[in-house]
Amino acid sequence: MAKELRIGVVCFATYGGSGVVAAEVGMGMVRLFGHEVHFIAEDVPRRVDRFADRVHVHRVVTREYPLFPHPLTTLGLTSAIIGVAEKHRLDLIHAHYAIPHASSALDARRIMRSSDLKVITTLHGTDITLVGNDPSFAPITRDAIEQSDIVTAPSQFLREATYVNLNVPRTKPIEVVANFVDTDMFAPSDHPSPDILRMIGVEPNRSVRVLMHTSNFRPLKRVPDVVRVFERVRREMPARLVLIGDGDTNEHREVEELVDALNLTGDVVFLGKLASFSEILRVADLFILPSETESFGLAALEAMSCGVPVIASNVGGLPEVVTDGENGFLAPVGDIDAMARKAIEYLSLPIRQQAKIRSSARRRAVDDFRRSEILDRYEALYRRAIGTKS
Ligand code: GMT
Repeated sequence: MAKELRIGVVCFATYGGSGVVAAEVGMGMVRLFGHEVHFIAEDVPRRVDRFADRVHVHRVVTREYPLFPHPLTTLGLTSAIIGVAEKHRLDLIHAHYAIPHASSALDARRIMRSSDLKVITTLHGTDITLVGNDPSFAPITRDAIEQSDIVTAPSQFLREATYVNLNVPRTKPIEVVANFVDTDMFAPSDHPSPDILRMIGVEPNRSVRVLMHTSNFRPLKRVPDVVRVFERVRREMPARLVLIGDGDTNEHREVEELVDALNLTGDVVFLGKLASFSEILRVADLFILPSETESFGLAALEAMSCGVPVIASNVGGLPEVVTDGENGFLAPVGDIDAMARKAIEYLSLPIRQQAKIRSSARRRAVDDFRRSEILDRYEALYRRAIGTKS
């Protein structure tokens, strides 16, 4: 019988995609393979069932002290990893995001003087494209990548960016393991929930088109572009914009001000942070993701899995998920005219042609980003790292 593994998962517990992927991979290891998983994070990561058998959540606590100008959370994390790895005799750590997670896991291993603890690092995006390559972090990010036993990235784009931006030698393998989606949870529905429609102020027999966007409202998500695209669509047809999530307070305020300035107040619904939003996503006609950069765009894949076509910027890993004109639409970053034109053209198509694109979007998610296959790949990587066969 295959050896059951004891796996530590280090991740952000915030609303970002990397925490979602970490939670889904960890829970998948428990449910599909019967492994024991220890999440090590500042809070309970979203989509982790902390009461499930063989699932443990260890909250990182960092002691504050008047001499420290800021809490030393990275050191607190390293100590937490050591504590959990020693107590539970972990076989491996799967670190999501290079800094501080992978670097802390590697520090923990060095301090433990244990070459048996394997470190698998999944790069996610801004750890390579925005912060990780900042001169204040670059040497640590590069070292974390070079010292990890196995490194993965969710797209060819991010793999290439890692070699180029961080000057990682090409002799260091980086495996592309795409993100995935729970296609049962994120599924289309022919009968949208009347409660949800009521919540977003749309009549059940609607002629109003629903545009949607979910993100953590960081500037790189370009949420004001979403509003501007929507404003042009609304000039042509009755429409409503649903914005899910928040995060950056300034960005949120700027978006609210723009909505007011464009006289859209009655047509834009801010739903804030939601623990679960698949039911809402499936009532959308179109999803807008105009990001400055995106290593993969998990939010786009979740929308597509609900049969909702995406208009996205033509950057990063997004073209590896969305195929322009087939299952969604791509336009250059900041090209609001092109995005609005594509949105209006699509929403003006006869229902049957829209349905074709909707089902292509769903098919892409189901055929190419299947959860079970991707979990198999991660499990095989774990086994390769620790040198056992399944
Ligand atoms: O790198 C980030 O910005 C954080 C991360 C997150 O936690 O949301 O997002 C990245 O990882 C996701 C999951 O792999 C990807 O779907 C997102 O495209 C990616 N974000 C960026 O590259 C901006």
